[in-house]
Amino acid sequence: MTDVVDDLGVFRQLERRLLIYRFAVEELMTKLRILSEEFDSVHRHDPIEHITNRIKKPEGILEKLRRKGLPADASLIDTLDDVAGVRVICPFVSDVYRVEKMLSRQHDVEIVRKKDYIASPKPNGYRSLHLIVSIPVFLSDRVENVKVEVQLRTIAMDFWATLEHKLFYKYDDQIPADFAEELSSTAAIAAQLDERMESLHRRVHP
Ligand code: 0O2
Repeated sequence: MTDVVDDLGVFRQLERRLLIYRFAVEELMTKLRILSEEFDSVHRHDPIEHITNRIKKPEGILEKLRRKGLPADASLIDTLDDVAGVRVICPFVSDVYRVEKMLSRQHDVEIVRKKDYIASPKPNGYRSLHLIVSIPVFLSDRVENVKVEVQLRTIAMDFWATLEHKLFYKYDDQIPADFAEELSSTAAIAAQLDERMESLHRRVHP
C-alpha cells in the first residue's frame, strides 16, 4: 500500500516537472518555425521539411531511471537528456548543418553535446545529427535551463530510421547477420540518395 502511495507521489511530481519540459519544447519549436519561414522568405528555400516532438511519459522516465540503476526519484529527471525530444526533418544534408548552425548562433541556446552520426554512422547504418541543447524557460518566479534532445536528419535518413525502428523491435534485439548486412546496405542506398539529391539541389540553387 505504501509503495502504491509513493509511486503516485513520484508520478505527480514527474507530471509537474514535465510541464517545464513541454514549455522548453514549445520554445524550441517556435525558434525552428521562425528559422524555417524566415530563411525561406529570404532564400526561397525552406531548410526544414517538418518538425515533430515528444515528451517522455512518467512511466518511460521511471523505466529509464531503473535501466540506469537509479532510484524512482522525481528529482533525478533532470539527469536524463532525452525527456524532451524534437525531431527536425530537412530536405538535404546541407540543411541539417545549416539548421544546426542557425540554432547554435542563438544566444539563449547552448549546445551541451553533439553526436554526429552523419559523419560517423552507427554500425547498423543509422545516420542523424543529435544535439542536446539547453534553453532558458522563463517562469513566474524563476528561470530554468532545460535540456532538449534535438535530432536533425534528412527525409531519406528518417525513412530508413523509422523502418529500422519497426524492424528492430520486431526482431527483439536478435538481428540475424544477413539481416544486419541488408540493413546497412539499405542505409548506404539512402546515403547515396541524399548525395545525388544534394547535387541536384546545388545545380538548381547554385
Ligand atoms: P525513441 O523511442 O526514439 O525515443 P540513450 O540511449 O538515449 O540513453 P545515447 O546512446 O547517448 O543515450 O543516445 P543516442 O545515441 O544519442 O540515441 C538516442 C535516440 O536516437 C534514440 O532514442 C533513437 O530515437 C535514436 N537512435 C539512436 N540509434 C538509433 C538506431 O540505430 N536506429 C533508430 N531507428 N534510431 C536510433 P530511444 O530512446 O532509443 O528511442
